[in-house]
Amino acid sequence: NSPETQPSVPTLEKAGILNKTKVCENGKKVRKNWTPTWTVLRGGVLTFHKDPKSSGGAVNKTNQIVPEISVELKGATIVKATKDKSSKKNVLELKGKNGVEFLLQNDTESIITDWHKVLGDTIRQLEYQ
Ligand code: I3S
Repeated sequence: NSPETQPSVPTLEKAGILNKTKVCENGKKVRKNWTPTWTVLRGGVLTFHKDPKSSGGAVNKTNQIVPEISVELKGATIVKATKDKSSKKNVLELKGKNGVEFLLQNDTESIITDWHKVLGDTIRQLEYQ
């Protein structure tokens, strides 16, 4: 394989609506605010987007939806949340590097299983870069 054919960033991509809440910022606990969020995995970064039709949604000059939050997955961890983290079922806990922590949830178990796998695979791939 020549260097040109080696992707420099993970190519795994996925998008969908997940219930999301931040639980920690800069290592400090914050109040939960569960919100259905358009969630996009691309190039080793997970981004959360507001619905562009809602008042908070922002669109840039090239008409791309501006992410509300970006989480760099290099150095992040993803695990199934323990019962004490939430009363909801099918919850993942994503911890980013700078003391940021999110819970991701969907009532359909397979949706969360798929996200767990793709996020875990991406994080592992990034360890070697
Ligand atoms: O971890 P907590 O504090 O039990 O989380 C619940 C609260 O954030 C609650 O909102 P209030 O801030 O109004 O108490 C939310 O409505 C619940 O959804 C949170 O718990 P779950 O178990 O759903 O993650």
